[in-house]
Amino acid sequence: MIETGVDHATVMRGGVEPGSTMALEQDNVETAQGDRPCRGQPHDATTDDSNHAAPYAIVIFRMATSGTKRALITGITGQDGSYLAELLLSEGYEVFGLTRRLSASNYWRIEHILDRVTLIPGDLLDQLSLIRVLDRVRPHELYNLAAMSFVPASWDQPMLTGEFNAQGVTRVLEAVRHVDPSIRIYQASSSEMFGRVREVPQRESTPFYPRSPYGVTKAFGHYITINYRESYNLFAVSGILFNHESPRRGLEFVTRKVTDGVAKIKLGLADSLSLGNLDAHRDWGFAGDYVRAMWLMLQQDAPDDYVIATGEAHSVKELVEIAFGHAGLDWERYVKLDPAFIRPAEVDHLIGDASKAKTELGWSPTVTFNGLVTMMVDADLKRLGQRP
Ligand code: NAP
Ligand code: G4F
Repeated sequence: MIETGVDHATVMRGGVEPGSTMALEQDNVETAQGDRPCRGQPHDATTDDSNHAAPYAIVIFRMATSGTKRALITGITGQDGSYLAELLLSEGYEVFGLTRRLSASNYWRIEHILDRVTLIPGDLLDQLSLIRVLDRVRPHELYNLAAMSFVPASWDQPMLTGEFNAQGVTRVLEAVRHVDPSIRIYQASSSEMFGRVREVPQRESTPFYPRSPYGVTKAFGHYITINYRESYNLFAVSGILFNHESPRRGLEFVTRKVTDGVAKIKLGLADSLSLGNLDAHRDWGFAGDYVRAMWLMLQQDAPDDYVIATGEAHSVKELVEIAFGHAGLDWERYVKLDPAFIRPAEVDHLIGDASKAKTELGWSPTVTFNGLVTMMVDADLKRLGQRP
C-alpha cells in the first residue's frame, strides 16, 4: 500500500532472493498501485491533507481501535529495511515505511510485501515531513535505518552525508520528542565508528576513531541518540552493527560486488573483476540475523546500546577465494587490482564482541561466513542465469 504522491509509481522488479524469479533489471516495470487498494489521492509531504480526510480518518480510526503494534521504518527500501519489515509483519505488527521521492522508484527489495506495508512520503532532510509522518502513524516503535550508507561516497559528499546521517538523526529524535516521547527508537549505528581500532575485539565500551566522513557522521548519530535518551528520557537505543550482507545488498558493497562479479564471469557476461584492498578484514554476518537484534533491543525493559557481530573476521581475499571457488573458478585469473577502489583512509580490521547482546538479548547469528558467501553467489547465479 503506497500513501504517496506516486500516482503511477513504478516498481523496479529486482529481487535477488534465493528462490525468487525477479530480475534486477528495470525490464518489468509496472504500476506499484496496480490493483492494490490505495489510501487517498496523489499528494506529497507538503500538500494539505484536507483532500484525504476520509481515507486518513479510516486509518486513524483503525489505529485507535486495533491493539496491533505499529512500527515505522525509515530506510524500508534498503537491505535492512526490507528484512526488518518482513520480521515485523511476521510478529504481527502493522508496518509503515518512510520513503523519499525518487525519479524512479526503488521498491525491488520490498515488492513481495508491498500489499502488506504502508509507504508514506518523507525525507530525513525535511523536519516537517518527519513530524507529519509520526503524527499520522503514531508508531509504537521507530527504526531509523535511513542513511547514506556507502563509505566511499561520504568523501565525495561529506556535507550531504552529515545532513542524512547526523542531522537527520537529530531531526528524527526531535520529531519523536515533539509528537510522542513514548515512541521507542532504534538508531542504526555502525562498526565503522571504531575505524582505527583502539581495542580488539570491539565492544560497546571501545572508544571510537572513525576513518571516514561516514564514520564521523555515524558517531554523531550515536551520541545524539544517547544524549536524547539521557536528556529527555526517551527509549532510544543504538545498535552498533558490524557489516551484514545478503542477496539484497547493494551492488557497490564488496561482498555483493564479488558475488555478482563471480556470477557474471561464470555465465560469460564478464571476463574480470576490479577490486581495491584485498587485505582489509571485516566481521561479516547475515542481514536477516541482524534485524532480529534490532527488534530485540526495542523489546527490553530499559534502553541500552549493543554491539552486533559474529566475532569472526575474514579478509576481502578470503571472501574472493570462497566466492570464486564456489563457482569452480580460479580467482587469480580474473581479479584485477584497481587503485580507484583504494580509500583515502582505510579501516583495516574490524571484529566485534557481541557477548552483551548474547547475554541480555539472547541473540546470536545463525549464518556462517561460508554460508553467507555461497548463498549470495547462488542467488546471483540464479538471477543472472534467468536473463533472457
Ligand atoms: P541501504 O541498503 O543503503 O539503505 C539505506 C536506506 O536509506 C534506503 O532505503 C534509502 O532510500 C534510505 N535513505 C537514504 N537517504 C534518505 C533520506 N534522506 N530520507 C529518507 N530515506 C533515505 O543500507 P542498509 O545496508 O540497509 O543499512 C541500514 C542502516 O544501517 C544504515 O543507516 C546504515 O548506515 C546502517 N548500517 C549498515 C550496516 C551494513 O553492514 N549493512 C552496518 C552498520 C550500520 P532510497 O531507496 O530512496 O535510496
Ligand atoms: O563492502 P564495503 O564497501 O563496506 P564498509 O566500507 O565496511 O561499510 C559497510 O559496513 C559498515 C559497517 O562497518 C556500514 F556502516 C556501512 O554502511 C557499510 O554497510 O567495504 C568493505 C571492505 C573495505 O575495507 C574496502 O576497502 O572492502 C574493501 N574493498 C576492496 N575492494 C572494497 C573493494 N570495497 C568496495 N566497496 N569495493 C571494492 O572494489
